[in-house]
Amino acid sequence: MAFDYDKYLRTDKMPTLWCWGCGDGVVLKSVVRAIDELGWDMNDVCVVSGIGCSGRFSSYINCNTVHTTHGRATAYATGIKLANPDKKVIVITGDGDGLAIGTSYTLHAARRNIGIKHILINNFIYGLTNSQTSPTTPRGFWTATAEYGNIDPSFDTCKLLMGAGASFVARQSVLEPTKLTRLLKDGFEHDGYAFFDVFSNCHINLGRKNKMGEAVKNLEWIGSRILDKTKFEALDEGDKEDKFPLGVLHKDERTEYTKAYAKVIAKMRDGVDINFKELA
Ligand SMILES: Cc1ncc(C[n+]2csc(CCOP(=O)(O)OP(=O)(O)O)c2C)c(N)n1
Repeated sequence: MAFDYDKYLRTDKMPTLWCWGCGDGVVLKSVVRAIDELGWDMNDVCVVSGIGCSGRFSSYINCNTVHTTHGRATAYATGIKLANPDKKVIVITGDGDGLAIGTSYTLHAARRNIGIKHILINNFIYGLTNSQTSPTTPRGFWTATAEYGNIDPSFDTCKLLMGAGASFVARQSVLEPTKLTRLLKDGFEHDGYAFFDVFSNCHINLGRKNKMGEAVKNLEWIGSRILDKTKFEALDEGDKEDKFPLGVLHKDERTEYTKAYAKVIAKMRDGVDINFKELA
């Protein structure tokens, strides 16, 4: 039986504002398929997004949604989760949104281990605003703010998040939607902050001046940079440059932040002392 997308999407908002062939739609489909497979009630789900092409995500998914300000989606999501610990909070950012203006919110959510699910749609450029350099734009690429080629080194997003203490860190691309759905399910069930670095194409605003102005060419370029983590680990160190491992790259169990915060509430209301040693 065909998957019932109408159950999960705001079809009255279709067609989307995304360009034809944009990977954002693949991420949207993978998210709703993961939610469906987990049997989540959409009344219990809140999707929070920032500003950007990726920010449009909250317009199209049919659950509680908040379309927030550029860079601050993770801060909003943190507040929503703190006030509603039993609800599922998914935050969608772009690489500019989540790693330039919004870097600090991303890192502190990871550090606190607040149980939000953060999907960073990484298209290596500011898409919506027409091609400014982002913190993941590769060296040498043309951008509107680096017309002679980008000289900035780029973040390895997953390594950055691991350094900040994220308890679930994973990477996939829009090239393999089934694997992406499986990975999302895994992280959605994780009791803590889950971070997904999802490589996606922007053949219009990244590709058109970088010799991959068609979706397929942009996707082939993404495909040439990624490989399963076991194959990545088997590479010689010198061959790892500009290659990115896929899969769950890190997972550990720590106290989820709303559970720690509940102890502050218990102290305040009932005088129950906080056992800080318990807060692993
Ligand atoms: C405070 C603030 N600064 C700048 C902007 C302009 N702006 C909107 S989206 C965006 C960048 C979008 O890039 P990214 O976050 O990578 O998302 P994409 O569009 O690629 O999905 C910028 C700079 C804004 N809306 N608000």
